[in-house]
Amino acid sequence: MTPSTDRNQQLFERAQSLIPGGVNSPVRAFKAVGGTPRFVQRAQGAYFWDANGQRYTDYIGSWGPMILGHGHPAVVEAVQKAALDGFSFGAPTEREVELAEAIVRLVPSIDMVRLVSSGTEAAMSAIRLARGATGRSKLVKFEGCYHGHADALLVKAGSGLATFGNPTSAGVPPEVVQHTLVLEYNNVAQLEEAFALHGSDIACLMIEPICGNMNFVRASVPFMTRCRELCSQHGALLAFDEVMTGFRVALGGAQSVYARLIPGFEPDMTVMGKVIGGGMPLAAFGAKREVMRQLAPLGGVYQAGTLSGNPVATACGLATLHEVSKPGFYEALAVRTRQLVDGLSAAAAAHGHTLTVDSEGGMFGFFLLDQLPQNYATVMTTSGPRFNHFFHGMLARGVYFAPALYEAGFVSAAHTEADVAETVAAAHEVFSSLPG
Ligand code: KE4
Repeated sequence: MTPSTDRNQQLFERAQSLIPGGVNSPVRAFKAVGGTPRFVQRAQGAYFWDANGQRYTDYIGSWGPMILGHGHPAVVEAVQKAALDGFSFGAPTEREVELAEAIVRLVPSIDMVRLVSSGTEAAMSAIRLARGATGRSKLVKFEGCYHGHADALLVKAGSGLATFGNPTSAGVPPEVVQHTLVLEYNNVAQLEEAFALHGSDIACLMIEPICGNMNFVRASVPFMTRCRELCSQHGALLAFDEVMTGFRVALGGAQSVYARLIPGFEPDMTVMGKVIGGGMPLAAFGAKREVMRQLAPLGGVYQAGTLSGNPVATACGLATLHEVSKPGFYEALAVRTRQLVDGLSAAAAAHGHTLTVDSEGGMFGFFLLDQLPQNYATVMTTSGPRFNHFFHGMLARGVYFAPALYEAGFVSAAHTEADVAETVAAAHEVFSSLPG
């Protein structure tokens, strides 16, 4: 076979002989859409350039963190300065205190917070804390929600509400997921039945309030209301996984959106990541003081991390939070994001197709479906070939959407009206040739 002149392909071939699937996280391998992943050489603002020097308008932004766009000068400067003072100490630093203060100030439901290095670590630790704080073992999650790859979370629905989950991954023994109940997102009847059956054993219910891991599906107000009521009624903790939505859909995250829709609403625990690290390995989980005090070294729930609160990562996160806290940041971001999705929907309609869209702040989703889906099963009725045709058509025109129909999209403050107009023009071309 003649060697490819495409440097992405050359790199992908080299990578596959050394790294499983040639990637360090599965979704990057383009398995769902086919084709060759783009190896990023560098990124700036709303764009990145691949190994061939081809420019792409980036609507993934590292799956959410790059809300300011790539290479924001204030963030780069903060990271460079922090790096000169040392990379890691394994000892407390002032910036960890400053970041904790910022998170507690911006997320009123949190009294205390623990910093970690990934969303998986934050969600896994939050579940252990909920189990330790309640003395219970059971966990409720929802199909389509992803909370990282801890064993207890790699689970699909059991055969019925009386039975607990089955592993979705090799290497996870059935007994590890026996305490995990997987319900249908937005299904109030199932939720009621699950709590009627198991309520006194449930340590926590973990949910993505706007689910970006099935593209973009909102929890309905009645459903979220019942999640809150049933957790309170049965003494279970309501844990919001805001790794993706935190500081992305609003300064106060998705919980601030629901607090406007449901008077007095707040979760008991919050898991965060992505934006709070500004693109560097940093995540967190927080709750009220009486829960967080159960954590080592104060309480009996163990949790630790060599690089937790890393001094360079906290500098990156703090500089990012400083920028997003500026007046009007989210209003402007929401306008740009809405311009994009409305433009895509109009482009589809102009060529006889239906694209349903939704967005909140700087996060968006679109579906080649007649209605916005309310659960995972409906999302997955999307035609894979039609999505893949659209994805590759846009990619060929220098527009980088998520390489899977069940992933969300992200707009940064660096995306301009001209960028959006260019993306919509490309969409007109692609929809003109999209099969019915
Ligand atoms: P990480 O361990 O990947 O930092 O975070 C796990 C996680 C937890 N909770 C939510 C709501 C998440 O979206 C994630 C990770 N999101 C995926 C995108 N769907 C990251 C991309 C990837 O897996 O490579």
